[in-house]
Amino acid sequence: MNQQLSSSAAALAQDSVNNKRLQAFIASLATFGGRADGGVSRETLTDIDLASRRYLIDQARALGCEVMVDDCANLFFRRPGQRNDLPAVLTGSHGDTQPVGGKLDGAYGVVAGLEVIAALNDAGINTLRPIEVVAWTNEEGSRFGPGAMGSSAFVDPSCLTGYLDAVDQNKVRFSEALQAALDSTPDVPRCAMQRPMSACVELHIEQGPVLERAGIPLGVVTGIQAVRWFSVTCHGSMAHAGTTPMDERRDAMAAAVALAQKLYDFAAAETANQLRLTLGRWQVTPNSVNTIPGRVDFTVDMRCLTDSVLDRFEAFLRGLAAESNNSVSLERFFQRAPTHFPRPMLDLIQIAAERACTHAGLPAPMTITSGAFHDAMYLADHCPTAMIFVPSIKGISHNAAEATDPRDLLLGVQALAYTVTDLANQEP
Ligand code: HGY
Ligand code: MN
Ligand code: MN
Repeated sequence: MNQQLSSSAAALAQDSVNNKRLQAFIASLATFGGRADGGVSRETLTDIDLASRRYLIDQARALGCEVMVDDCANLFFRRPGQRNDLPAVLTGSHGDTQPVGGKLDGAYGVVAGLEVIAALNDAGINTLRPIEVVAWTNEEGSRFGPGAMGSSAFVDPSCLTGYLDAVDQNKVRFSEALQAALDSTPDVPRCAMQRPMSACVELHIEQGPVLERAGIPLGVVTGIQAVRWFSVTCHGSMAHAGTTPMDERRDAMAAAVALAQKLYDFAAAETANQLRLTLGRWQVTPNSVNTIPGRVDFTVDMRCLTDSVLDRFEAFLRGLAAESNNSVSLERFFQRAPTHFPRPMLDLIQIAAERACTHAGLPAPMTITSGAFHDAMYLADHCPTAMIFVPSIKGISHNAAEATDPRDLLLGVQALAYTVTDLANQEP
């Protein structure tokens, strides 16, 4: 299809996005794990997540999509094109949330993909290529680590075996939860992993304050910062809280607190590099008020735009463990270098976003690097990939208060519709 025709189809798709339907999609998906405080608790492969997957399957089928599932329970909703032999254009995001998450993180990108399909149906547009909307498994990594299991396994299926023995806080293995998920969709045919895709576009909330502070409603995401996760264990000896003199203890909590402070001090000295450190999950054994902790486990989440800073931070952490006389051990269980999205994808998203913003009488989009990781970081290894951001109110996310102005949610889907349609009409 020539560029002229493709752009007009893209513009028609953008103008066919239906805000009422979009808001209804968001609200309906948010009922799966909806919380009294307005947030959502829908951790990956829980019964609530499986119920939400059934909702998405039903919605996709009602839109005329074929539904498929792969070995990592990634769900694909496929809209045929004129040439179904050609690799599809992929959009979507993840359906799982943090333990106390919001309505939009991941979910927005999934329902946005469905809204794009609905808009194409309304406009009667038959794209050259098929379009697929994906709901990735376990992007958050909060129930089972690491994060982005589904998308990484899709791109490199050899990853999957390494994920199967991950356990959640209740000692449920990922393999068990995965099998239950696959068993819950006997009506959905299995598809291969690592299928060729012609391009991938993920729409997501920014989850930070940059766009809102700039007063800009859309972000063209140029890349994603580096991330590493570690589990750290401090070993001590359980003993009586009342009878054991302070100088005769091997208090695992005292060791963990001292180690944590050294990590915070290192991060504080690296603010110029925007190093970010989070010690998010702690476990104390035996976790009793009057027993000196014999063991403390905590996680380290370190992020930075430059990998060399994380190299230094990791060396610092490993050095502290090495000089601890084996009382501190650690394991790195997630690592991803910075991701950079290709210029041609950024240029197309710029055009798509500019058109949507101009029509709405709003400022043009700005470029932005993502502080959060996303499934797109792995898809970038598989096909030309990029992301579109909408602002998060007060920059809040991974929090029940996560929210985005409905005006911006609509703009994001309009930009996505234009981008996906243009890509789906690109000749091989
Ligand atoms: O942690 C992250 O960056 C993502 O939101 N799961
Ligand atoms: Mn997300
Ligand atoms: Mn998240």
